[in-house]
Amino acid sequence: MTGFTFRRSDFPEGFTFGAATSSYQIEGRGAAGPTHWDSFAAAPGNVVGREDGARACDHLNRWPEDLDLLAGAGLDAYRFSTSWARVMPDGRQVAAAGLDFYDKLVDGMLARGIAPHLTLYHWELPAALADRGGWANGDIAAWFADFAMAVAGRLGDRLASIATINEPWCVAWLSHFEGAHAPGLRDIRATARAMHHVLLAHGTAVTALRAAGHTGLGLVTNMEFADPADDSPAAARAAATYDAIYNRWFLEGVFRKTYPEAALAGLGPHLPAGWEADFDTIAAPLDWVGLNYYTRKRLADDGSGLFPGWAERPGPLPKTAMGWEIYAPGIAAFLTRMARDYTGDLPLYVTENGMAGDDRRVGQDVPDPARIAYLDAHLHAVRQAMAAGAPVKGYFFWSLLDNYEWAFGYDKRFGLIHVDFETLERTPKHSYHALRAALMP
Ligand code: IFM
Repeated sequence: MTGFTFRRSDFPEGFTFGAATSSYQIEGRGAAGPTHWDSFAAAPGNVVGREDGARACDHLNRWPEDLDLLAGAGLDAYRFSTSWARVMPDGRQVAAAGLDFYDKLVDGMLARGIAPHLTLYHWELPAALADRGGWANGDIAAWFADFAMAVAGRLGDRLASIATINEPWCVAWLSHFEGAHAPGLRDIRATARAMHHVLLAHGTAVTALRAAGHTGLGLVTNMEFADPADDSPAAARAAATYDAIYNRWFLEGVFRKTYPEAALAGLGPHLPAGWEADFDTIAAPLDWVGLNYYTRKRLADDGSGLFPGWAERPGPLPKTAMGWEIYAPGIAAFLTRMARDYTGDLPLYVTENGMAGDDRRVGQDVPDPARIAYLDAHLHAVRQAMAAGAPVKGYFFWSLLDNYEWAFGYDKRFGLIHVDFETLERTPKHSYHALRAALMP
């Protein structure tokens, strides 16, 4: 596919189109303190090629070019994140130089007419806090609120929105149960605590930010459509457990002050004492909620009789370079479900959506027809959800740039803009040009 089938005018007046990135994936280390991603990446077997974010896209120095490119695509908004370890190298004491960088970045957005949408935490926990147990330690709620207040105190007068935490499922389950992300644990007690503390930290920060007069506060959740792999009741149960842990736990905590039974069946015994008493904090009112959506999974019973009891099965649909099935109806289903079951009239944003492709530069060209088709189908599905009543106010492409894809290193390219990781040269892909044609008047 060479062009999008939608135009900006197909969306309501004021609908936000943006692109998203995150600090560790693009900035480069500079004067930031060490993080648990640096040490996780340094141990063999965790990250392809043992690559880390030491240089990444060097956004730290090349941000003016990156913001020019973002504005050049006709985008309205930039979803960026702050590195806790840049702002507080030891996790607790503010380093003015770290905040100076984000201060300049925000001013750079405003100078170009780009609305700054901040995510406070996108995964690079300061190593000093990881040493103290990280997300498994309940003290992280207060540490995180201090970090949030330091950032918002400096930038909050110019932000369009503030999200607390990106993808709590990845922070907690993927990193403490599956061991696929830093800190690389496979421990159910640490998992249960992280699943709870990530929400407690979110709610504690929201409460502090709100008390200080900040607005536009939200949470960014990721969801994967969970389909049973066959018609058996066992597969239905496996998919329901997956759904409970991945898609329901976090919104149910925030909007219903409870956790799903199917998840509590395994995690309940390992939660910290008195966890129910934290729900008043966890459920601090929000101004919006974000959905990050990429794919669906097909689940079968793993036959173990043990929690969580699922096994992933390959699906029949076309896949991205991540091996993820392309399933656009899932994004519409989640937006509808979020509004119906949890968020009501609260504004919803698609805070991430996109795909990794095997994108290669041919001269100054980077053809990526599969990405254009993927994005087109998902934006079409978003419009369907909106037509069915979901109050979706904006959509952010993941990602502005090719970047550090965590355990996959620099192997997987999600960007609208190609980055040559030798020279750091940026080359807009065909999807970038198609977007510009769709968005510019
Ligand atoms: O690159 C990640 C991002 O950091 C969080 N959401 C999913 C993306 C693609 O895997």
